[in-house]
Amino acid sequence: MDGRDLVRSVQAVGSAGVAQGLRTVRAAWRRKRADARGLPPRGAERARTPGEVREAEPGPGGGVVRFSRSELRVLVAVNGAVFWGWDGAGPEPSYALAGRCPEPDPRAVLEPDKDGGWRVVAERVTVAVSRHGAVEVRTPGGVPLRRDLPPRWWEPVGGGPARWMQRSEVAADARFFGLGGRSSGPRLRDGGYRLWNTDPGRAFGPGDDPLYLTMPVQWVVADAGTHLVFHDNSWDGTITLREGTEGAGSGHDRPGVSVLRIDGGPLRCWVVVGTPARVAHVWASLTGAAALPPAWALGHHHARRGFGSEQEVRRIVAGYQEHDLPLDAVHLDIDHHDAHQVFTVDSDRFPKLPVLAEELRRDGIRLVSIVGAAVPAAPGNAVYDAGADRDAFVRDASGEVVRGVVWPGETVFPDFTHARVRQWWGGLYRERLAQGFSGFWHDMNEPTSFAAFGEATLPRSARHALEGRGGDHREAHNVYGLCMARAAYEGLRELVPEERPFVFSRSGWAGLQRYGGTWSGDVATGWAGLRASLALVVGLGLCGVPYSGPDVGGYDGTPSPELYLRWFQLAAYLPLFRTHASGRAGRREPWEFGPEVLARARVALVERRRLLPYFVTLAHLARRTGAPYVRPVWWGAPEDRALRECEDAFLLGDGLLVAPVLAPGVERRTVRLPRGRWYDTATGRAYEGPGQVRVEAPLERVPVFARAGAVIPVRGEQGGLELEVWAPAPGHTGGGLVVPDAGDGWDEAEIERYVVRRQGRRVTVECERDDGPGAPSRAVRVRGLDAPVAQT
Ligand code: MIG
Repeated sequence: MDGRDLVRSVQAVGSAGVAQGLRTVRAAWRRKRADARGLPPRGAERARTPGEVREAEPGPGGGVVRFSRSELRVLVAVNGAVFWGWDGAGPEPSYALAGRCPEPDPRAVLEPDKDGGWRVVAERVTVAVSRHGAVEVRTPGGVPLRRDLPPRWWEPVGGGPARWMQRSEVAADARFFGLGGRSSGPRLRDGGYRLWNTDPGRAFGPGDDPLYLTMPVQWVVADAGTHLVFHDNSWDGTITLREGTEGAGSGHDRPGVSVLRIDGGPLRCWVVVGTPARVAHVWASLTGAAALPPAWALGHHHARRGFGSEQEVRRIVAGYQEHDLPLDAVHLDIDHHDAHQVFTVDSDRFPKLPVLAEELRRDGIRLVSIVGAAVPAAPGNAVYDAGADRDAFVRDASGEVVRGVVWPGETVFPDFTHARVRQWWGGLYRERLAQGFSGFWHDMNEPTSFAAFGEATLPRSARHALEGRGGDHREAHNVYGLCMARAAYEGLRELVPEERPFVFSRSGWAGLQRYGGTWSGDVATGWAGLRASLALVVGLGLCGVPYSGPDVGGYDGTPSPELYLRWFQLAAYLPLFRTHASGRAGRREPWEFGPEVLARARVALVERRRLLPYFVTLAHLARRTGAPYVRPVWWGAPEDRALRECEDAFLLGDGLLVAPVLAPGVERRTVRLPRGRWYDTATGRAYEGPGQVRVEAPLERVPVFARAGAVIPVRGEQGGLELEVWAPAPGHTGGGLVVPDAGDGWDEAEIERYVVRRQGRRVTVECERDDGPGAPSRAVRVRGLDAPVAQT
């Protein structure tokens, strides 16, 4: 038991009593015993490398290259994505892929390369396979983007899954991003990043790793180009990153290195090359379009553990109304359940939840329910009984149902990797809908099971259906939350076919966006936690999950008024804008921090509401193009090295650059601007990028810049959609896409395309229609025309 485990078990004792503490001790022993019996001991192993090339067999989009001890399948798909897999691994089956593997590019052919190697030349990329099995991906101009060295396997002599290792080299100037939700990003520093979804068991800060939502998706951004690499394998592993160093013209560059070690499963990989926008687009076409949240989910949410009663919920909502603060959703945490049991309501404290929900809905406020993954192991509990009847719960290798411990006490865990179980679970949301809930917040689905020692999850030997293939928790763990999200999403589509589901989930994996979004989990209250919140949102967006956000104020403590305010101001520009905290932490209502914070929080809330049409547009674009709402500042200019280093600002769509305040006592800050003209939206001053500017960041607001030529859809005073157009710089044009909200159903919204031109002091805006360009049918407000231009 290490210090952390001790803290964990003591916390469990403190919060849920001595009995719960004892349960966590017993559960930890059970887990240990199950694995001792259910997993083969790690015995002697035999190491293997591919050996020398023997022959190659061309096939559609590439082919198979045979080596003396293995074979490599290479394929370039029509969308330009490269796939390669060793030892017969193909793209399927995969939890990440949205549908079937994309078609091979018929023009891409396998041909002999120099030195006995083979290569596939495609329009956007060249893949070269060396005589010993190194795979190099190059730009069409022949510049190498990555070189994956021949892998090495360790195979148990007595049979069983082989673990493997692969070392890859990238350019000396390359920077790494992604790997799911990482607290220390967005730029991933040198070090090890584990691939195993983990509840840290306490509030986390930068450097705590891994967290709830990991995925083997890396972005590599270098002068030579940008690429994404995805190792489609859900087993436990570690990626070790080391940035390269340049020899300052001496020719002695040290490449960047990424080493992947993984405990089993297929050695296969996708590589996508191109501009960031293209990489994101292809990644979304592989793993699926992001679910479109309803517009209300792009507003402001208020949550806190411990809303003890309906009266308390009413008090909070009334507070928002009295203080004239926009509010769109209230979340009920596990304390609204009967004894913390999923799909139940404590009828003493919440006797008329459907009535409350209806009243709130009339005021434009939705209720969102937490849904935990664990089911109380209690005969008589309806969910338990139904699940037991259906054999829905995870069993161990000896056939016993696995018992863990979560808030309600001893629990069992649905096997979401089974279509039949997902179908059943999806139907359970009927009860939630009847209580009046409109959205669902998945928790504890790493999955987490409290343990006094060892890992706080299921035994690795626990059995899972894995869509009929059968396997154990070593393979299923990382996709457990993904499959739970799928169950909810598909269930809700059946239960309420006319509305788009709103689901967000603490854990997940590549492809989670098909079913919903995520949030930060229990980010620690403190300035470091604030920085980690932004890192998570940026990293997750790059990995294809565009909708997320932090607990404003941090989960576990009482933020200073300044910290609360700065967190609030940051989150006002993130997709999920939610205040949340543990029951032990202080209140999170904006009026709890004094009149000045209240006034400034109101400004942030009102601005968020004004920008709602922009968020709706970004949600649609994320779904159609794969580009996340929140993007690193290098998005449009990955070749700008200074931008790759910038971690304290982000792009919100194409039009805005947000520079939050992430440290105390700051009232001015520097901001690195990409090329082109940018307007400080508060002062109206214009700056010419690329370069660094120093701007005011008073407590009233955080700096936000608008790109010259941008068209930002905003909510006008009367509630209608208006266009805020930022004047292009002289001699330049601009424009943008606007997607109006088409309601909470499935109607396809019509995209509006605008072109902005400037002639001298005149700015014109045209809407492109099928019958030619015309005047916009929306009110237009041009800004920035008289801006004084400052040099950067
Ligand atoms: O063990 O439901 O991250 O948002 O308030 C903690 C109680 C369980 C963890 C979630 C947090 C939520 C809390 N949950």
